[in-house]
Formats: sequence, C-alpha cells, structure tokens
Amino acid sequence: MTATEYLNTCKDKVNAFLDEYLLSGTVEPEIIHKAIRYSVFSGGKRFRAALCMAAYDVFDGEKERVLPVAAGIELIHTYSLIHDDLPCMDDDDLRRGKPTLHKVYGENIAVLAGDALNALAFDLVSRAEDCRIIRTLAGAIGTEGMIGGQVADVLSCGKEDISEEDVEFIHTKKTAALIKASVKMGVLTAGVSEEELEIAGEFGARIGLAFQIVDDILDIVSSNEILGKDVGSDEDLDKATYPKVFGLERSRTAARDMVKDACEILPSLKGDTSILKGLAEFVIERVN
Ligand code: GRG
Repeated sequence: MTATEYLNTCKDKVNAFLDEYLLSGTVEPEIIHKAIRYSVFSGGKRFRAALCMAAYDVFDGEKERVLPVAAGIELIHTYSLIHDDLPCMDDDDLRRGKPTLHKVYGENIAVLAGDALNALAFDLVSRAEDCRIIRTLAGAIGTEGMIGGQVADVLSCGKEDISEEDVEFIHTKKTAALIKASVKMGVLTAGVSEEELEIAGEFGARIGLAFQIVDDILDIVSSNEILGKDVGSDEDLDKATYPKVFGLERSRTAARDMVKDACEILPSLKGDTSILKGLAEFVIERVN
C-alpha cells in the first residue's frame, strides 16, 4: 500500500468512527452538535491520525485499540483550527474550502464547539487506558506546546526583528508538538520501550516542523482553490514565518532537509516503517 492509499484508508476509518461517536445534530442543544459535525466533517486530510496509526502499525498492536486515539487527535486538531480562525485570532473566512465555523454558527458557538472538541478528544484518548498517552497529548497542546506556540505567534504579528530562534520556537510548539505527539501516542498505544518512544518522537518532531514550514510556503505560492483557505494571510497579518526570516528557497531546503533527517531516523525502529517514510515524503511533496 502506498502512503497516499494509507492516508485515504485512515481518513475513511476515522470519519466512520467519528460519525458513530459524535452526537447527531438532532440532540439538544442541536446547534452545538450541528456545529461540531460541520467542522469535523469538512474534509480534513487526517494526516495526524494517519501518522498515529502508522506509528502504531510499525509494532503491530491489537488492531482496534488505536482508532479512538487517532480520532481524538483529529478532534484536537479541528478545535485548534476553529479557534485559530476566530476574529480574535487570524480572522479567516474560509477553511477546508468552506466558510469558517464562526461565519456559519457565530463566534460564541465556534468558541464552544472548540472547547467541546477538546473535552471529547480526551474522552476518546482515555479509551486506550494508558495515562502516558493522555499526558503526552495534554503536554503537547498546553502552554508548553500548541497554546504556548499560538501565544508566541499572536505576539509576533507585526514585529520586524524576528529571529531564526523565534520562528523555530513558534513552529515547534504551535504545530510540531501535536504532530510529534501523534507519532508518540501511536507508539505508546502499541506498547513499546522508552528507547523506541524517544526515536519515534524525534521523527515526529522533524516532520512536524517541516509540516509548518511547508504550510508557510503554501500560504505564499498556492491558491485559495487548492488549499481551501485564504492564502496570503500570513503576510497580511505580518506573521513570523520561515519565508519571512529565510526567504522561500531556503525555507524549501530547510523543510526538505528536515524530512530527510526524519527518514534517516526510521531504520532505528525495529519494524516496517515504509508507511511512516511515505507520510514524511508526503509532507514535502506539496512544495516540490
Ligand atoms: C484556545 C483561543 C484558543 C486558540 C487556540 C491552538 C490554536 C488556537 C491554534 C493552533 C495553531 C494552528 C491552527 C496551527 C496551524 C497548523 C496547520 C498547518 C494546520 C493545517 O493542517 P492540515 O493541513 O489541515 O493537516 P487539514 O484541513 O487537512 O486537517
């Protein structure tokens, strides 16, 4: 199976699982359940879930155990996108090719839908009955992870003296922390040694940083139609991005090098890592 086929298979499994799990839009209060479903089923790639499942598959664990964990990660990701799009954050009108949640349901419901998804994600992840998985997620999305990165990102807008360390700090926390955690949570669900967990985390960290650099590049070189969101918003908000600090070509090289480094780590894991390698390459393919 190719990485793209794997990604599509994971997408179908995660979507089917979440369709069963999430309350229907007819349950009171209807609006919140409709809003949650609007965002969750708006067409995400499910890349983080696929990474989690592929990391798990390297160690060939009990098949059904990883799906709630992978689905939970996607709920966190969806919550972060909903909040990131709010007028008080990036103020975006378009996400995944559709009007953003607050445009359709209002700001108050969008905030609450994000909050609800955060809670639901922990409900799902706890089903693997391993506190280390829950703590890995909590650490990745708190003030030393995604939220910390988002705070630094918001504060960086309009600043002229952004250093390489600043932009790396933002990207590592805002985006790479959850991607790194996705790989680690997959490996933890399979039940592996500390050493393997460490190696998997190193792989995930590099892929995560490359992912955000590619996102920065696409915000300049791609189009609304292809990305399904408003391109050029980083420049409009004068954000700290890799292209702003390094220029486009050096950013491309940095992302490529990071994916290459990540792939070189993989043979240290004892198992078939070909899908993880393919997913790493998928990150960079989008700007090749
Ligand atoms: C709690 C008020 C409050 C705000 C939180 C956490 C947060 C705001 C924002 C997270 C930061 C963020 C959205 C980073 C961008 C990461 C990124 C590259 C998103 C796009 O990911 P894809 O391409 O999207 O995987 P799909 O649509 O495929 O799921």
